[in-house]
Amino acid sequence: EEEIPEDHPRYQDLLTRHRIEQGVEKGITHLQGMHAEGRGSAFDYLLGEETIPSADEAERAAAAHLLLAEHPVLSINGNVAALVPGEMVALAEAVDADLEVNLFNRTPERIDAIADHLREHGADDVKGLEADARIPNLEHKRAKVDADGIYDADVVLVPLEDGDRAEALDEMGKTEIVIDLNPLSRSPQVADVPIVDNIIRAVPNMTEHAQELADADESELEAIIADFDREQALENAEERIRSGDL
Ligand code: PTJ
Repeated sequence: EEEIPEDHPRYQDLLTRHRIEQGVEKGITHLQGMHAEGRGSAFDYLLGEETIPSADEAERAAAAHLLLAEHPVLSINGNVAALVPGEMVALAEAVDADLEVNLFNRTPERIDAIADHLREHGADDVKGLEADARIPNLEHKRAKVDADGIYDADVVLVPLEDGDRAEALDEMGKTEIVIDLNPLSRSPQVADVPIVDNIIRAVPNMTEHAQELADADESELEAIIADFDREQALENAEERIRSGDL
């Protein structure tokens, strides 16, 4: 990461790409993760590589959901682990959530590598290794979750999620928070809180909102959630992308 000069106009994008490459080299990120990153990067370029106001509102609503939850769980895949490991640990601490490794292309080696990587970044408990429960209506391998993790959760954060799994989790009745730079993708379309923002900006901002709301009473958190309009958030993001109006 030292090789990229910080004053480069596309510093954040280059840094992100570099982290994904390193993730692949370390056995954390799947090769498909590089394609996912390329797609994300194109959408981020069109968004102006900044957190648009409707995304900030979504991040605040997401923080409120996580704080109100009985059992919030943050799902980690190979891209998330490569891009924001320490930031996910910090968010989990701020909202008292579990971290669970949950992979689309599941292998025991990658599960272990990601769990180790998260522990190196300060996580003490990492779920997803037992995989003793299944998400209904999903192909066997992709349905594996922990019984005392995602299966039991009332609120789940699923960043960069595949559409089928987002739908299946939604059908389980969970409150779903999705981070995805493509507002037209199925995962944000089914999410209770779609966050159209780069995960490297979204996660630290959610943590900031959560810290600021730490002492808020339930009614204040509920009001933030009630004020959030998911359709409007998706529309605003799409409009921004289509207008090219930076
Ligand atoms: O590690 P695994 O095995 O669980 O696999 C993870 C990937 C991401 C490879 C897998 O879930 C996948 O193929 O996902 P998709 O269907 O490519 O969806 C990824 C979505 O994330 C796309 O809509 C991208 O636009 C979006 N995306 C990519 N990078 C970012 C992003 N959204 C926010 N921040 C990013 N940095």
